[in-house]
Amino acid sequence: MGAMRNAEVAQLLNRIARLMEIKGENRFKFQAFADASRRIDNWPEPIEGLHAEGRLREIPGVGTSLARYISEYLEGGHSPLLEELTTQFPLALLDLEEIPGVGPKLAVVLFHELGVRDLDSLEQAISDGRLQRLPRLGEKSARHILQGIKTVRQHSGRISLGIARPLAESILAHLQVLPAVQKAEICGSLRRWKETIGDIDVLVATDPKGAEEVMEIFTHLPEVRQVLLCGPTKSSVRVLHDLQVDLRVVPHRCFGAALQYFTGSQAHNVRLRELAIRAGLKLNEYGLFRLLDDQSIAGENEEEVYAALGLPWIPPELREDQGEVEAAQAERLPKLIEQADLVSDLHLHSDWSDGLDTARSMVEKARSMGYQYLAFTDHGEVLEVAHGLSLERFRAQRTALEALSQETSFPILCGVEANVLANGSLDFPSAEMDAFDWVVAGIHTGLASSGGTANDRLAEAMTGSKVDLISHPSGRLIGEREPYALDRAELFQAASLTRTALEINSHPKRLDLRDIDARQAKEAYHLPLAICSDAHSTGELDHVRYGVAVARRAWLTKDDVLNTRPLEALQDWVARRRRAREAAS
Ligand code: DGT
Ligand code: CA
Ligand code: CA
Repeated sequence: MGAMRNAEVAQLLNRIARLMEIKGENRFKFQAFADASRRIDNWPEPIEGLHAEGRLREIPGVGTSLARYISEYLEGGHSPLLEELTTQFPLALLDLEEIPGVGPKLAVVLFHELGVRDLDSLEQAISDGRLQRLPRLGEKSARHILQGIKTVRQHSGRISLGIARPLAESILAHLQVLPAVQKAEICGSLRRWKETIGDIDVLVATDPKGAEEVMEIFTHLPEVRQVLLCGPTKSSVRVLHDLQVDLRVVPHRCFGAALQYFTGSQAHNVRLRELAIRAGLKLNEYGLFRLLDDQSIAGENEEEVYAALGLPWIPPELREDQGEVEAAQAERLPKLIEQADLVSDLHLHSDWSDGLDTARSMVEKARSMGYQYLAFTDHGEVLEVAHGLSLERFRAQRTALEALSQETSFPILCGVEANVLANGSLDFPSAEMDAFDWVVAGIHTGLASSGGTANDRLAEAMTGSKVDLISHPSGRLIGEREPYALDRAELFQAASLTRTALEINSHPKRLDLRDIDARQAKEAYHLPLAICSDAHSTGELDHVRYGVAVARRAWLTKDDVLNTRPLEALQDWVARRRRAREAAS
């Protein structure tokens, strides 16, 4: 099994690209590194395998010199090119770009003019009043930047679900194949699919003789950078991204109780322990016991632990003490949506605009995922940065997509992801929007001036009859950008009035709507929601697993989600929506 060092190599190339940009290198040069980084991050085969077989150049965009830099790194464990760049600019300078409004140009000015090297020295430069004295910067931008530093710091130390999940699954796969391992599961916040992860928790059942071997192998996995602790029942290591992984080994008879305990959340566990005490029982990571005589009641699997407390098994995504215990007691737990319920993706990009892959390969991938149809939603021309399409180009795309659909016998909706401008209007005049089978609209520009107006912009966009789905409604980027100043109740109200669907964007950086918002959208406003990937490559179509997790954490069932409906039912929904809007206007 390959260790899959793709993420690691992608990170290296991305750092090189961004430092080159700061250095002021030729745009084509650093863009080549950035593009290769995206490719490799999404590449299905292990990069070290491609390297070993001399096939690195099969990756589009990887030429002779890039292949050499990658090989150099994979063989030597370090990159002379990156080291050369970091003698000129500290790596921590890249953290500055996480701050909203700070790009490479400003980063380099701050570095040269004020000697800023990282977040700390930037904060210092602001509190000394030095930043405010630079041309074009003043008290207002200083306040913005200071707030940005706070946001970046708040999230540092927690890792995106999209990074932690594949890493944990790779580690789990290494352990599951060991003969000594009877059972193995991911637990903690990762089993609950929280949007960010403090550390990875893994649980294994072995007999006592097997534990030592498991610990030995775990602490020597290829992903491991540092061993923090290696004991007979618990080991901790550090892997890529400074992420900590805790492994606990328990006897088979305790596995269910330990799984329940280490899955958490702590608040959920407190509730269960109360139920146990009231029943004259004691619940801990070793099992469920009678207080009277310490007799074990349950412990081998989770279902029997819950059953002994008078509850049906509760899915991990619900275990946040947000009403799940009461719902379980009343036998009113929802039948949560599953990824297999999705029959399409309604928001994705091809190489017609800023996607990496062709429409054909997106269709092939969608089919392999069991989908019945797709909606292509490339950007309109207002979004110049994303190579947006003019109306003529969209017409050409429709011709191409219709031919592709014919040839592959795979239904395709010709859509657009329109940009909601400052006044709430879209890329094309209202009459021209009729050219699309499916209209997604989202805010992509003018964010800095969005204070208080995002609601108006989105409401205005929804009021025309043209928009079917609002993409990434809150606009947040986890750990980088706070949501727009947005009144969610007002947004949900407007969506409800105009029968507009809201997206659960599955990109692990977005996860937008959030779980709690999606739950409110459903419970208080009965809004239709769609779980979409916003994929810019075939690999990213798989991101819907994270959107499904958000939906499950939001208590959603199959019926709450638009893209579980077959094509005719979706088209019917669109037609009825548009008729109702036209009648209202
Ligand atoms: P994280 O890692 O911050 O994303 O969140 P968790 O939930 O994975 O927390 P973690 O790794 O500290 O512990 C994993 C689970 O183990 C946690 O959800 C509940 C359980 N747990 C750990 N320490 C305690 C504790 O001191 N008391 C209780 N009741 N449960 C604990
Ligand atoms: Ca954890
Ligand atoms: Ca932990």
